[in-house]
Amino acid sequence: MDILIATRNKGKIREISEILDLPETRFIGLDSFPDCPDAEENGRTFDDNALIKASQAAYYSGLWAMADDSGLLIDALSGQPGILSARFAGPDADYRDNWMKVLELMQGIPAGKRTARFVCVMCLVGNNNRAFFTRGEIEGTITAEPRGDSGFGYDPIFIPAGSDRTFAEMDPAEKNQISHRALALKKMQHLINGLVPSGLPKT
Ligand code: ITT
Repeated sequence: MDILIATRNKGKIREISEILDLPETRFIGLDSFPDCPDAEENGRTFDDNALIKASQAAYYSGLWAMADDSGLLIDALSGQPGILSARFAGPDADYRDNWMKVLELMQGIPAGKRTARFVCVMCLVGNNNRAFFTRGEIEGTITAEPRGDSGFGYDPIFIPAGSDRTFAEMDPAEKNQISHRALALKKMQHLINGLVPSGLPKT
């Protein structure tokens, strides 16, 4: 069967398809539905926005749809950028603009106070419009300079706890073992297996 991943973010689609192991399931991205309008992410929480994205994609396509809403919460910035992570430096900001803004705001903050966490909420909307949520978090710290070219988003400035390398300095497989997205997806996989032990219905 097909599951529509309700995003045009290629970094997310790549990670989700590498991590989830659902036999006979094909993951397709919103790029296969060019006319599907972009969901308005006007919720107040990651859960709100994940539900908005997944339910709009399921409604539009008639498929089961899964959305990821995620972001970086930095203690010294009172939890910013949080749910605004994708557009922290403005509506047209790219990844570099966003992490540059974080590094600027954090200039002079000492190493011990640079704690942060990535959060990921996955929402799966199936037939009957039932919605299922899972959540993953990973603690870490923010570097003073960007390091590495792998991954996407804030990966060059985030060092997961227990490592001395940023996510962007890791192989994708290594990030995919421990990331917030991996944790949320492992729970989602468990949930799907329990929900429909014989696999998701064919569509
Ligand atoms: P969709 O809404 O289409 O899913 P998006 O990129 O706009 O794509 P979000 O609204 O969930 O997604 O914003 C998440 C942002 O948080 C994302 O753009 C990155 O900047 C950041 N982010 C999330 N997960 C990340 C990860 O694994 N590594 C680095 N940055 C991440």
